[in-house]
Formats: sequence, structure tokens, C-alpha cells
Amino acid sequence: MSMHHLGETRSRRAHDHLLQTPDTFVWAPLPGMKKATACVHAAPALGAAFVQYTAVLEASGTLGNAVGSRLVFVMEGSLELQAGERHATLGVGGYCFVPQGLAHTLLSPTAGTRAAVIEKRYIPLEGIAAPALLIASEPSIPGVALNGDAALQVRALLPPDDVAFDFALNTMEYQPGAQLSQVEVHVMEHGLLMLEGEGIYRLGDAWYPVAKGDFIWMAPYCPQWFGALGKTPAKYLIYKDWNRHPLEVR
Ligand code: UGY
Ligand code: MN
Repeated sequence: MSMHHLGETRSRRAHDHLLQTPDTFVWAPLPGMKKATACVHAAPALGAAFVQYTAVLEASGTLGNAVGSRLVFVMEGSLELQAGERHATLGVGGYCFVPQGLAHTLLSPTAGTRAAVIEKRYIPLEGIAAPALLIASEPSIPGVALNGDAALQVRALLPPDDVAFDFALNTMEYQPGAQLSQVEVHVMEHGLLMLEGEGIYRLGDAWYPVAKGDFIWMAPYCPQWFGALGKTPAKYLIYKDWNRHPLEVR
């Protein structure tokens, strides 16, 4: 943990956004965790309709049970997933979507595992079966140039056209100097984790320098824009609610 100088931090809490920098992360195990701990970034207490946390696991550490559906994305180390007959090892960039109510275990075979976890109470769609267990790896998802900009590649970790999913999770990778082509103001909320690089994030009426390790929550309608700085690509993992009528989301 880095030392604060005279109580300073880049972290900021505003009515429509949170910038949470690693120097301000506070760790505590969630119920059922063994040899593991969590920093909760987004939760209903913040105004979010989902939960996002970073989990850090020791050797043979495990997550507890999920409250809703759960997506786990491995950032360091690895996780062994066991769900019924299915077994998989998730390495760095590996992830799984576990539908609400599916019993499973996630175990770290070694020390030093770090994962992003998203949990959400599932919103069913009439006539559509809930999504099944999904196991995949981010590097194997083809990148798509956002609005034809080859310097901004988006990878959809959940099948974008499958309306069974009630949220989307993407990675967005910006070459140095690449930027969002518009300031966005939209009804969907975001949970965002900086995976690589650095840049400037506009949130509401403020512009923040951000870097690998930072978390951002954007409330519905939070004005947002990003431009990448530095000499290496900037990349983030971004959640948004998706495929549901706005009357059903909250
Ligand atoms: O998908 C999105 O809304 C995304 N372009 N937003 C963002 O990067 N802040
Ligand atoms: Mn957006």
C-alpha cells in the first residue's frame, strides 16, 4: 500500500461517479471467502445496481457463494472452476459467467491470484431462457474497431446479440493518442477497471488522470470521455447493463 502524502489522493466521489485509486482500496473478506479478501468497488450503497469487487486469493483460497449471477475475470494467477460436471482452469484473461443459482467453486491453486468479480441479480426476459455457464478467454475474442477506428479495439466478453444476458462486459484497448469519438451520456451505468496504461477520463465536469489499477463507477447519464496517453496502449474492462428495458433495471 502506498503512503498518502498529507491525506492527498486522486480518488474522488461525486454524485454521478466514483474514481477509486488503489491507494484508497480497503480490503475485507466477503461471506464464505477462505484465504481470500475483497475490495468492493461498486455496490448498491454507492447507487449501483450491481456489485463489482477485486478478489485477492492465497494458495487454496476460494470465493464464497454468489448472490446473483457472477462473472469472474482473472487478472493475475489462475482459478480452478468447478460447476457440476464442468471443470476449467482460468489463466490470465480467462473468465467465466456463472448463472444465478448454479452451485460452483472457484479455487486459486497458487498464491497471488487477483480477479475482477461482477455480481448482479438476474433480470429474466419473458420467453427467453436464462444464460448457461460460459467459460472463455479474452485474448481469443476478436477485436472490433469502434466506429471504424482501428486504434480503438473492443472485445465483447459476452455474446453481444444474446438477449438472455442482462449485462455486457467488454475490454476496450486504445493505442496511445486514441480517444472516444464522442462524449457519451447514456442511461446505462458502468463499472470500469483500468487493466493497462494511462490516460485522461472525463467524468461529469471533471477530467482525471487515470492509470492501471484504478476503478471508475459511472452512474446513469454521467457524461464520459476517455483519451489514451503514454507510449503503451491503455486498456480497460467495462461493465454496462444491457438488453433490458430501463423500467426493469432498478
Ligand atoms: O460501451 C460504452 O458505453 C463505452 N464506449 N463507454 C466508455 O468507454 N465509457
Ligand atoms: Mn459508455
